[in-house]
Amino acid sequence: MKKIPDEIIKCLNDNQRFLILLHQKPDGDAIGSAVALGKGLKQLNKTVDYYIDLPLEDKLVFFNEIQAFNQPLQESYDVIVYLDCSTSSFAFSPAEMPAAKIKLVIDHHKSNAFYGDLNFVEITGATAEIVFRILRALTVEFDEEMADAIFTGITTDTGSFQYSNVTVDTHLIASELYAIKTNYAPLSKRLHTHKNINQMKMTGAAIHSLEILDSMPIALMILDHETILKFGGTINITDDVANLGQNTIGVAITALLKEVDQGEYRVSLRAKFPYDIHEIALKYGGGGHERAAGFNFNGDINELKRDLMDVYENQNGEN
Ligand SMILES: [Mn+2]
Repeated sequence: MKKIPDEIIKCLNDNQRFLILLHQKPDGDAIGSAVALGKGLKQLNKTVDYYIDLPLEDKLVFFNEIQAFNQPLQESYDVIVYLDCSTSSFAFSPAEMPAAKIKLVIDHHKSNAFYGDLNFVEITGATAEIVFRILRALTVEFDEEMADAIFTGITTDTGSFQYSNVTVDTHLIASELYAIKTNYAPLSKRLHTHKNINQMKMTGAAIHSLEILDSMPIALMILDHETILKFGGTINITDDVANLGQNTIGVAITALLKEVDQGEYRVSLRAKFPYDIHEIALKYGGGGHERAAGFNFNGDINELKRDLMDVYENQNGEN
């Protein structure tokens, strides 16, 4: 496990007032990282505020620390921490941004733009892995909620330890979490298996729409606007839906198109090794990782299909 840079530890130790920001529609990694870092800093007698895009998905609404989210903000902070955000425009931020001495970026996205005054970016399974290491370096004591928070970040961003972003460190950190708390099974089920009835129906609709291109192992799924509204809105599209195309035997690349408004799509891409789809996301102003990325799209779906086919044709892979 690589050492945390001294300047990061110094920044967290030497400052007093922190504001934590996450990306829009925060996922398990963003929320888990925020809860663990926020509680850890409070333990060191720091003041911590959070400004977070609410409401959260049902499955994430169990941390007590959520009660501390979105309290009135101060006019200024010593440090604004951007967690799990590849760019500052991807971050959910207040209309009037408080002043801050230091913008600190802590992230694990390959597409990170190094937009902070201080940037700690490492390609890890989850931002929560980095947060865990930082808190250990600060000699913070983990309570069970903080252990749950780190576990939530890791297990959601690694698809329950299934993705290629899992490393030795991922497992070493998980093993340390088991020293704090012994049973993560209910949490795992909550995060990966349980869905409300609308989420179940939305998942079914996505599977129903699944098609595979004639000539190439590329899967497309479309949730049109009407379907999304019928099943209670985008909040009910669970993270695992994009993986369903990818779970189809023989598929190398998947696009899930969610029509969030008429003609306006939020696209999630997934790829198997060695295909790298994050360049497509960058082309359309989004971001992400080599094998999982996303962006907003309102163009011609045929052009997007061509982009996917180009990746498949130009990057030599095997299925
Ligand atoms: Mn993440």
